[in-house]
Amino acid sequence: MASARKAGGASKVRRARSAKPRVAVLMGSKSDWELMKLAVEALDLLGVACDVRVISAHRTPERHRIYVTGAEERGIEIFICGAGLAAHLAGVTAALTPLPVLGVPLDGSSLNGVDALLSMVQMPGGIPVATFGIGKAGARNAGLFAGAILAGKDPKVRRKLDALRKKQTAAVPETPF
Ligand code: RP5
Repeated sequence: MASARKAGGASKVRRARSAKPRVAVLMGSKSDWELMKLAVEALDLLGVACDVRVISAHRTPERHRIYVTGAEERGIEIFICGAGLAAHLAGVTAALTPLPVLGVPLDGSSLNGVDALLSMVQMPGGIPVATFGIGKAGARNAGLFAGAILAGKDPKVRRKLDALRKKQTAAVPETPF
């Protein structure tokens, strides 16, 4: 299993190495890690183990096909795919598997991620990609959403999700000063 460390280093990421990954977090380039680690951190908070990989639909198409088509039998239930520019990673992943694919458009381009957003969100009917917002919030929400899907059948994840929401609500001040 590729570790978060291998994908670019992240002291905040505390994934249990022993746990079996249920979510695959794919990104088109190592340069995407700074944003995509927010998805991994959200999964960590929910106690959901994930497998983190740099896989490009354009630059490593064979690595991509082999990884995605073998993922379900390794226990993967959901894919989170982050990519920038002409972002085909989520769409091609969805073409290769019936598992849920969550797409995170990343904003490293001169078009500020709108290019990636449109590439992901405008999927042809029949091959769905659940597309999130551009950049940081999208990456974090994709991690939380993957947890919410798993929470439907996993009471442990559900409890952590409820606790996280409560904590988040309690942290909002009544006044801005
Ligand atoms: C996309 O191209 C990647 O997802 C990344 O966001 C973007 C730029 O990649 P690098 O040129 O930084 O490797 O495929």
